[in-house]
Amino acid sequence: MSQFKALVSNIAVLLILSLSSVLILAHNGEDHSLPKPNLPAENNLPSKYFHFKPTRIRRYYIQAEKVEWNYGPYGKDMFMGMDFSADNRPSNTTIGLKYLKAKYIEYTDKTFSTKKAQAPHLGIVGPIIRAEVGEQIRILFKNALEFPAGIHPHGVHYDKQSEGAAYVDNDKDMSFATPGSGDAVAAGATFEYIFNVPDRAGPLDNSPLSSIPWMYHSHALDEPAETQAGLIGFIVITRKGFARKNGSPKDVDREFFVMPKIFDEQTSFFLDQNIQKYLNASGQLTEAQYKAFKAGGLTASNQKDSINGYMSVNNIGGFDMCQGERVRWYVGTIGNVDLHPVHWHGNVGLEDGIRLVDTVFVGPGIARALDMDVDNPGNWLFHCHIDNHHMDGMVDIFKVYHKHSDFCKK
Ligand SMILES: *[C@@H]1O[C@H](CO)[C@@H](O)[C@H](O)[C@H]1NC(C)=O
Ligand SMILES: *[C@@H]1O[C@H](CO)[C@@H](O)[C@H](O)[C@H]1NC(C)=O
Ligand SMILES: [Cu+2]
Repeated sequence: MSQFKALVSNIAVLLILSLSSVLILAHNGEDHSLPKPNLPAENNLPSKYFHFKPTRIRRYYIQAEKVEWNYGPYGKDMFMGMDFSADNRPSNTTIGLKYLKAKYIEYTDKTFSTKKAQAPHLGIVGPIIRAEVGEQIRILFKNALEFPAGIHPHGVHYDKQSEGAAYVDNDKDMSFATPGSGDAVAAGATFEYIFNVPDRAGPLDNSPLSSIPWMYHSHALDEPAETQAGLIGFIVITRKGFARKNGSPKDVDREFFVMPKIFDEQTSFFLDQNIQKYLNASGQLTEAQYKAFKAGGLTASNQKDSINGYMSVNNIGGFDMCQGERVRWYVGTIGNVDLHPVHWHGNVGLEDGIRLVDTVFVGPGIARALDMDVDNPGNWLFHCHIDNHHMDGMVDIFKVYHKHSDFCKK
């Protein structure tokens, strides 16, 4: 019996001890059983272990600007040969085809006064940032928008200053965007991003590809609002010794960029401004109507299934090429449920240097290359192969001119 008593008293002591520890815990306001955050500030110092001596510095001057974008400049569904659907026509409950959007725009120098010409087919897609393996990219970024923005690159090497992404990455100050860094460049401010281009950013040694694509996009305080507004572009890294002066690969005749995307205007930073500009032009919009639009009343008509920001074969820049040419398509996207198998009619190509395909599957953050030895003349459709997406506008046409045509003699 004494053993039993001892056990009971032991249990009582244990209970008292654990009760008192609960009381002490309550007193200190700390639960020592929870893990502490472990984001050491010293991890965020520039890497001492990355000795990179660039062969050359390529400078870019890129400004983020507000533009009035038109998803359908021809004003007609050029795929079906008819008017755009009601969702894409302006009314008092639909915005239509014109929206305020954000776009990365390239300038010739740091005065940001002369725009650099951009391949017309790129549409809403930002300037192509090019470099050869071994080089360094320096982008003077100016934010002419009313909200913070930045450039977060994929693939290339950067330190924390040039990561271009805001999140708590240091538990000393728990700050979301590090002041003075490229995390979130304030409205009106500039920041110089520095990206190194080591081997790991370029094509593999045994790959037949001379260049590979990566995405870049804004990733500041509200990545979805910024990218849905339009802040997305491509980086192309060319194999050492394969770049022309402008960085494009010597061994291809033409390059085209394809960004299949459902632009979600409901999430865009400009939702409020778009409602005010296009649905309250008369000043008659009531608070109740406004609230209904904000709460999702525009959701269906605010989904723009597009390629490079154009719907239903409305890319005024066009995809023109010649029979017999080697054409490199770069396909990539950023977004929400942006899972798009892009299918080309009439011709096939080598996907990422691996196998012949006529359909390239991309999702947010993924960029692929398709090398097409164009052999089949014609005006050919290319489109997302998901039924709803291509019926809703994610479709365009590429033109393969006969090799003896005037277009190809030039
Ligand atoms: C749109 O206009 C119709 C009449 O043409 C009207 O009945 C309706 O209330 C209006 N809706 C909004 C949101 O203004
Ligand atoms: C519509 O515009 C008028 C005139 O600018 C403005 O007074 C009103 O507040 C706006 N309506 C809403 C719901 O914002
Ligand atoms: Cu799709």
